[in-house]
Amino acid sequence: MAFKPALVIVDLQEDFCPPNGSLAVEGGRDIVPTINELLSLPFPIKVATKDFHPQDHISFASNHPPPNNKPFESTTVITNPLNPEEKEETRLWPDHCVQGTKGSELLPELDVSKVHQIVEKGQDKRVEMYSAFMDPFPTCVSRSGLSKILKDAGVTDVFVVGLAADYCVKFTALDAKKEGFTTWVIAEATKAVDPSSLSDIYEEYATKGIAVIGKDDRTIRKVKEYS
Ligand code: VGL
Ligand code: ZN
Repeated sequence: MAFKPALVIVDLQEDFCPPNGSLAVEGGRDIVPTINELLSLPFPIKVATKDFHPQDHISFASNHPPPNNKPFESTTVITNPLNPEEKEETRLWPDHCVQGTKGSELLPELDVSKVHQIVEKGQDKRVEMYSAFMDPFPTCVSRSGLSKILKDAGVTDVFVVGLAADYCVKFTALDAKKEGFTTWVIAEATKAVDPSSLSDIYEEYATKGIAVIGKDDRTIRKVKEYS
């Protein structure tokens, strides 16, 4: 059986981490040593993604009128600009990962010298895009190019880590599976905005054939032998 594994590090950026992140995930920085350990393994493809929004992005509460513009609480309904029949309710956030700001930078302690490619996402102000592959609309508005990178390289297996476990990691893993990759989420290399949501998410992974593993899982040992 062919086995060509890719490591996809999702949104390990300042704005998603203490102490200064506008949308800081508790313990977000604590996963870096584990991710650096994974980066030292011979994955033939290692990608880091960046949430990379324009200042007028639709997911920012600040871009909506009161009273329904409370970050973390309010939601908005996004209509697909390419197909008005497609609508999606989505949460509003504090401004985060604005292109060109400190908050959009990858964590400096991440060993980026071992990353082969950086993929930016969320640049289209009209749509929310948690997945590192594409926006959620059936009529797709925005694709990051990640799927093509992985497919052109002949990748069979995608290992997902990073932030946040219940948003961008989740939708990246779901799309990796949809795109036909055998998909693994390395649980201890993720942190959630709302950890209480994880049991439901892991159940969804199970029904969709996505495996949640530890960093010393036998499949990771197989990556160590990859050449
Ligand atoms: C994310 C909320 C908003 C994430 C991105 O990377 O999980 N969460 N934008
Ligand atoms: Zn975002």
